Amino acid sequence: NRTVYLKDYQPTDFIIETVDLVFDLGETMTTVGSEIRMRRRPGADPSAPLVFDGDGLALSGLALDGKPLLPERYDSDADTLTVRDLPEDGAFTLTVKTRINPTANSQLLGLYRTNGIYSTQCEAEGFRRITYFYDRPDVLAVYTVTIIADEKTCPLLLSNGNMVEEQTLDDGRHMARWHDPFPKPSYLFALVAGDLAMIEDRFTTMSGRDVTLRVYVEHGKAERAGYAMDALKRAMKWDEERFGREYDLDIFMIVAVSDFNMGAMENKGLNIFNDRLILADPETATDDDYARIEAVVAHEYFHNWTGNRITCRDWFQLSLKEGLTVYREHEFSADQRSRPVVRVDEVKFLRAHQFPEDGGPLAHPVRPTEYVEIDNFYTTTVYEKGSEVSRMIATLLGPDGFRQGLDLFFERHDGGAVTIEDYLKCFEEATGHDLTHFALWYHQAGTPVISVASAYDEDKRELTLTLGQTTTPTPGEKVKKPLHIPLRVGLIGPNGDNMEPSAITGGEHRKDVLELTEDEQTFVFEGIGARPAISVNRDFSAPVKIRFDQSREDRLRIAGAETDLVARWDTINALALETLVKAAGDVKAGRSVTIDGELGDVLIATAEDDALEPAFRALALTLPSELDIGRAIVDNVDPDAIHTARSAVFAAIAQAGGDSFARLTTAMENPRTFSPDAESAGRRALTNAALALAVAGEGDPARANRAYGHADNMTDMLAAMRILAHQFAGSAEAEDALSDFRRRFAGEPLVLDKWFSTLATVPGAQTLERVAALMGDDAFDETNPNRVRALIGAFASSNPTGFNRDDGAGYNFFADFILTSDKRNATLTARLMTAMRSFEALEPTRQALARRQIERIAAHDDLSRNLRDIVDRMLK
Ligand code: HT7
Ligand code: ZN
Repeated sequence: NRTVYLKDYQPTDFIIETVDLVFDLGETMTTVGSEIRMRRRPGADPSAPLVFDGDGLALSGLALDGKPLLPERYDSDADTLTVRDLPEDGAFTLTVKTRINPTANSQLLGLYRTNGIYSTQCEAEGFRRITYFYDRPDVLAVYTVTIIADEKTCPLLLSNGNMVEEQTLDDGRHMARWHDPFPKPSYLFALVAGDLAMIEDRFTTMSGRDVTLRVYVEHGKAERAGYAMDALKRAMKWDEERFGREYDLDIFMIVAVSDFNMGAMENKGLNIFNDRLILADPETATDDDYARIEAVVAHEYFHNWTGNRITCRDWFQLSLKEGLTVYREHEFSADQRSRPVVRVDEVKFLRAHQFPEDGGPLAHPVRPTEYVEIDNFYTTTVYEKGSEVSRMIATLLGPDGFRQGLDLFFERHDGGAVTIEDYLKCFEEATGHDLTHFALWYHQAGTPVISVASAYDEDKRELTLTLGQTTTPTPGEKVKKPLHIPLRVGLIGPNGDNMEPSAITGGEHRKDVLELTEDEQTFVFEGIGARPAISVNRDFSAPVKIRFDQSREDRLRIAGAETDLVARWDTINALALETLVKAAGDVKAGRSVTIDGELGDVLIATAEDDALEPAFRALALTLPSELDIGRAIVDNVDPDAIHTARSAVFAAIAQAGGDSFARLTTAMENPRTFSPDAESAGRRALTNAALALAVAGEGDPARANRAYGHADNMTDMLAAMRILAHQFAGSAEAEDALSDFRRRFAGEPLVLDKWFSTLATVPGAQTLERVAALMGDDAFDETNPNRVRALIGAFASSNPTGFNRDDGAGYNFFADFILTSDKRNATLTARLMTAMRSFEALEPTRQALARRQIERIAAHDDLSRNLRDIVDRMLK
């Protein structure tokens, strides 16, 4: 297996100016003509051959300046095209012809045809499955694309940029030509052809330019595209107001397809989306779906500047576009919705996905230095931790400093393919801050642990805070250095008020943000009249773990009075987690589970506090999941003990707050007509969190059954069905609701995904048999990534008791699936496989059974590069 190293980066020997592509689309045979105008790079070796990338290609024609090339001038195989004796200087045109089969392309990378639609996915290295090219992000060219296809089956012919010509041809065929004036790398190329419905709108940019907006979806689904269109217009406006970024083409198109490996793709002017991130109406989409659609539509749109106008020099710089764009997306969501609730969701996601990645065998820095398969580096570390790193820059420089740095970045690098160093330099030059030490966040893997110790001196009116930092070793990186960490700290007085120190000494700080730079530092807060409760890492200012042996009294004060709602939630959550971890220990040791009344009191008081927004109250009422508890236990994890413990704690809280929870299930008024706005969604979230507890307290599914029957939107219906299926598994009520749902949504694959996932995550050993049987369901299609993720992905990654059966049958089943799936779709399969990355945290018996199955997979010598890379790193 090849390994690619950052240190080996070299610019290409040739520069490409323009690319003219002609696609003659056929279901099993598409011909691709590529006319490339290029020249040798000044200073490059005058005898160097041209070496283009390919992947599974066959060359069907090659010419230089219109003349066929003699065989001795070139070599070609499936993966490479090498051309020798090219002009030393001056431009020339190379014509390359290939033939490809889009119907046989089950990898969904390159050009593929499913459900009658031709579409492309070129990031990261899919363009080389279409034609031989310099398939790398630092080769930017101007593209003109001609598409020829049957007019009846493909009335729609789309590519990047603006349409410049359309013509009807003989034999029922037609053609369209598109020209994209913005130089771009091949990974941003896109083509879509087929028969789709469309909605259209317009947007006037800040400088008064009129832009046509179109969203294409399957016929019959156009009414479900309205929310995505609305989100797009809000994103366009927001990017102008917040970052001064204006859209640059005359048209912006989104196409929703049902077979897609990831969420969406930011191709220039022609974003292609997984349809689950576009289609929404109240009957089929939940509030979470609406929020995700808004976020991803914005994310892909924001890439137009962060990713497309300025792109990455090489794939090691992936976080330059992804981390920054996630940060922009997060800020957009915070402005559209409730800032603290959005932030809490981000923190939960980071802890559930990125922290385990950073603490396991697949840990890597935000900017890796080597990879075997780049597809495997579209990770939560590159995306979400990368976003946190940009957020920390904003915290250290302040909002104005961050904006000045970003303005300089856009001005200086527009049209370029750049590095993370180039990005950081802009902030340094715009603000005068030195980010040399801070840059280590990009290069060092692992989650720092901050230890906090405090001492209060009443006579001196001083609070002393001693902060230490350590990062545990990660694969290939034994010694860790201290990072530059911005830690926002709040002091809460005895009456619950915020206390303002007269001065802070002992180290750099920006208002309430302490700048940690060493292994250990002591900060002194002066002018503190009473011993405060200390709230550390407000707003989750740094992606770190906090170790603070704080008194229960102080934590209860924070849980009840902290004005920073992120820190308040964090403390409530930590109190719950502590109880749950202790309960799991009790179960494991054969003791009975006891819970102190205080936790119930805090949760009930928060849920009932009308001064707080319902969405926040719902968050407080949602106990940490079994997976959260397992992660907090760290090692020797027994999923069955965790399940028993969590159920007991849940039941005890449900008993304690029975009346409150029952009342809350009807207390939240929602307007008669459904609205997906964040406030209404928050009310639904609180109602449904209370419903889960109310029925647990009652020990009777009746209330959930009624809720299922009355539900007039997917959020409420799914919540009720999940409660029945998970808390009353096997009951007649649960089975009735599940079969009603299956019947009602028989023609709605995206809704059936929710049904598959609900069933796949029913706790307990018996779920494996059901999952295996569901693979035979008419609606299950193993070639569709959404279906596979909904059933197999949900089972492996979100059903700790079912998947980790103590006889190892879950692992065995999963390994069998992985081995067949790998042949079909390597990108998807390798991502599924990461569900087992934390197997070493399991108790010894399960750990051995899991390892055996991973080793069984690894023993196959015909694995895809994607899967080979993941299993090898997991077993290292
Ligand atoms: N930039 C896009 C990444 C992506 C992708 C990567 C590998 C294989 C398939 C893929 N589909 C989309 C998505 C984004 O982050 O915006
Ligand atoms: Zn992205």
